[in-house]
Amino acid sequence: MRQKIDALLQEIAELKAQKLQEVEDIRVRLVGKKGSVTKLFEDFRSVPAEQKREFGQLLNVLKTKAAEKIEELREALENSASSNEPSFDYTKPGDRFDLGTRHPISITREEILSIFGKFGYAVAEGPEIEDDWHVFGALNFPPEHPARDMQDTFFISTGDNPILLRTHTSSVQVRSMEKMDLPIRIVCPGRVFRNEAISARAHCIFHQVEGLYIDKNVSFADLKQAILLFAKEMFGEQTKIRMRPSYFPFTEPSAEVDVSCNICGGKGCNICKGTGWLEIMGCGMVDPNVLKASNIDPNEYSGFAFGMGVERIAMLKWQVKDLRHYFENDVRFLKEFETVV
Ligand code: 2NM
Repeated sequence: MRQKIDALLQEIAELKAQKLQEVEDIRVRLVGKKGSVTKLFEDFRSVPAEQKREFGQLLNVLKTKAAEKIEELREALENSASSNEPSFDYTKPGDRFDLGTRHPISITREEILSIFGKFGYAVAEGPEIEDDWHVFGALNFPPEHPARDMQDTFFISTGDNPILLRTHTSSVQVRSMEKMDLPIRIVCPGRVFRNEAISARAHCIFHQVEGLYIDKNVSFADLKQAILLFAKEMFGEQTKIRMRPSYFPFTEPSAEVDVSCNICGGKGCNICKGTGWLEIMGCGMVDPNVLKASNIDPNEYSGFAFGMGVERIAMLKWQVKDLRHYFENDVRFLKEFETVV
């Protein structure tokens, strides 16, 4: 009997379990109806009377040890989260932490601002909800100009100087001309709003970056050089530019700027529709009336300005065929820009 007790004590001391079910099996095997400890208690009945005291004590120690061990194993498993798992492999690689990606419009906007930043342009921002004066009046738009029509602009109020959603960020430049010391060299990024039907090429909300440089003796040659340098930084050293005469109320003369198509190298392809050129922005010399409206003397100062659509620049950079992708936030589209930083 002593040997059996010692053997069981030894066995109990070495018991291990990976699952709660194993603990339950151990319990049945030791102290269940037919368990080995239970069996020894049955054998105890046939122990001679003079040895009952000694073996009784030993058996009680055995029973306590068995109960303690079972409880210890059960607690250890219940405290670990993987109690019902076969066993947790701590050497496995962890789950990938799914980071978001920067939106292509943000990437493009930052790139444009950083290029002009290197040229010495500061960033200026202003309100999306504006008044007629800062969006149209101060920018030499005649009272009957079609942009002032309900068809083109989202009006919030009517009256003398109606409140509306800005249709370009030139309003920020008007505010800068009103309050900043000269010379001024700024780029103005932001959302603009136009009452247009949504299609692959147009949206009622889009993003612009407009630039303004006012100083003494600023010429059209300065404008052309600034835009050429920008185009080379943005689209590559081999990029050429050309300017076509155009019209804007706030600039005179005005021009439309094209860059040479980097897809076909100017030979003509389906991206540039066979022309070898892609339109990227509008620009011009700030109209003297615009300077006057902001109390800048056009006899002393001159300036140039330009404006571009961020969606359009991003479309050219990554050959995005439909502008609506930028606003739908389909993760499959956004993930395309994961490696672009
Ligand atoms: C353009 C094209 C040409 C422009 C003009 C001004 C301001 F405020 F100085 F008059 N800001 N931006 C401008 C000029 C914008 O966007 C196509």
